[in-house]
Amino acid sequence: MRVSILLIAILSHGLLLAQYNALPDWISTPNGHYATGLGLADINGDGWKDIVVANGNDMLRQGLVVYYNQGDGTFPLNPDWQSGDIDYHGHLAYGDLDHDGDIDVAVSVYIGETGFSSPGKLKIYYNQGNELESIPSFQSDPFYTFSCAMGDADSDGDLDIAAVAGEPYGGLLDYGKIFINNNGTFQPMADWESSIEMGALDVEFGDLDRDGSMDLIFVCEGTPNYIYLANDLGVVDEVPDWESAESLNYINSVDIGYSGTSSIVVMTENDQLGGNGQVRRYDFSDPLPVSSPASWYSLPFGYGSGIFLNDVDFDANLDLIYGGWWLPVKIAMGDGSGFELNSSYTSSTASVVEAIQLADLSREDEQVINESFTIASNLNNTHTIVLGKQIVEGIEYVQLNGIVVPPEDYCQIPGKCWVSFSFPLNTGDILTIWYRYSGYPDMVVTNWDSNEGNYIFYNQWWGPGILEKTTKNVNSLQIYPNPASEFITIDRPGISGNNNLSQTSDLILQIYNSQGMAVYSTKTFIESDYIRVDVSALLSGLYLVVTNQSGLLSSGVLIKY
Ligand SMILES: [Ca+2]
Ligand SMILES: [Ca+2]
Ligand SMILES: [Ca+2]
Ligand SMILES: [Ca+2]
Repeated sequence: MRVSILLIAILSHGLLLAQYNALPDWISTPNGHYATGLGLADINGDGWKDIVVANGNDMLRQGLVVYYNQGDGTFPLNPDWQSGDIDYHGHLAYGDLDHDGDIDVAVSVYIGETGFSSPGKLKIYYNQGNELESIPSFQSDPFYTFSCAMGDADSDGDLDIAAVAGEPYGGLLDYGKIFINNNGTFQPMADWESSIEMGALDVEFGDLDRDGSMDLIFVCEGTPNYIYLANDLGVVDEVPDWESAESLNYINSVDIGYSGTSSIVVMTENDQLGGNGQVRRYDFSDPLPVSSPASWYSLPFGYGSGIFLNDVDFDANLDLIYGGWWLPVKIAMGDGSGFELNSSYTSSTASVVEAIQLADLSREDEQVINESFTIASNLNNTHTIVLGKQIVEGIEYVQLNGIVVPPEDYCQIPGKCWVSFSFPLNTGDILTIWYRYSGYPDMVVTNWDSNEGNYIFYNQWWGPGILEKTTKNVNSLQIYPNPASEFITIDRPGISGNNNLSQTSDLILQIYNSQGMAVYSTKTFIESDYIRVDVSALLSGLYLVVTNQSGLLSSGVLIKY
């Protein structure tokens, strides 16, 4: 039986490759856009996630645009909405800054109106209920900034904004910044600045030392990467608590994931200006070292750009999704300590990837799940909870010791896996969080190429949650003979299992090869308690047989000779 479980693991691993086609299923009309920042969030309040794209980069002053979800996961080829102002837009962040129930958007403006000779700024487009305001009502004092992130820096339950500062192409370093939320409003001057200047190109919030407070990592070109930890009073250190040990550092994209009591940070290096052009992984737990090198490096591949973590194959190890300039999107399976050096999935595209994000745009596989946390004594007085799924589509509701917590007492961001509370959580508190989760998110990519649109790779997996259910399912198919060369006979689950002869609904049977491709598919309506399948046409090898009868899933390994 151990052999069978291993084979299922191998074949399930192959199945994930079937999740995304090699070519995008949707490519927006390019419109000359230098697409950069990306957000997947419901902007117009119809419950369906929209696509927000910030255009311009360092090439042209262009608009912020929104493609509205058409209520089924499909999108028009041209944006439905465009901002009334234009700028050299870099990356963006989104979340409900003013706790009024709609998603607001912050955008980094990299350089000023005259180009590289003048600094950009941070802008906020507040949501007016069903669309973003045309002109951003918040604009910061000028500074060069390519990326920003939202998170609860001061542990008061509302979203603050961190921004990178500097223009590393020109060797211009600057202090990292946090703009603190004050009842939904912000001051033009940053409330927090790092003690040192950095060449930062990306920033992300997360509980990096897993002590229940929200920390910050800046990734940089020409300087090390830096982490600034927060304490449980919501004060972020201005002096860095950690820096990367590598002598060369040219990083442009970062993402954070979690495993047990550790955090996982992945980042892409782009060797246009220097460095080795590898993806790196750092692992952190409490306490952080003062300095450390990466725990894992990809093979050198050049102009890395765009990174995202998700557990694609449901083995509880985060997998690595990344891109590059004039390069494909790749998915490298994780084993808990590193990732495949030869990725399982490689798109047949070669675009200038700026950002990659995943969300279940069509909501086909969305389900509401809940997790309960009992606050341990070593986490007394903390504010930040990390959920078990890497991509949280949205929070439904939260209970503390059996009482519903009002949404204004916590903040979160669709797509992120943390929740930050305005009040401290104390030892013994029992917190239960209901949230929407999808095992089969779609993948969206922004492309800087002005003659190439943005991409959606829709998740191709059929049926809600089938792979996860299959790999966790206790129903195993009885297949005989096995190995087989001509025909196989499969006992029909639900009939042979419980002898319930009234169960006569359609049964879908599919056979997958080790590349995850369906090589046989049939839908039958039979009342007999077994199915006979002609497998003589299959090549020799390992296959996974999956049946679905009224949502009852079963699987078994077939060896064909
Ligand atoms: Ca929408
Ligand atoms: Ca709002
Ligand atoms: Ca806050
Ligand atoms: Ca922390």
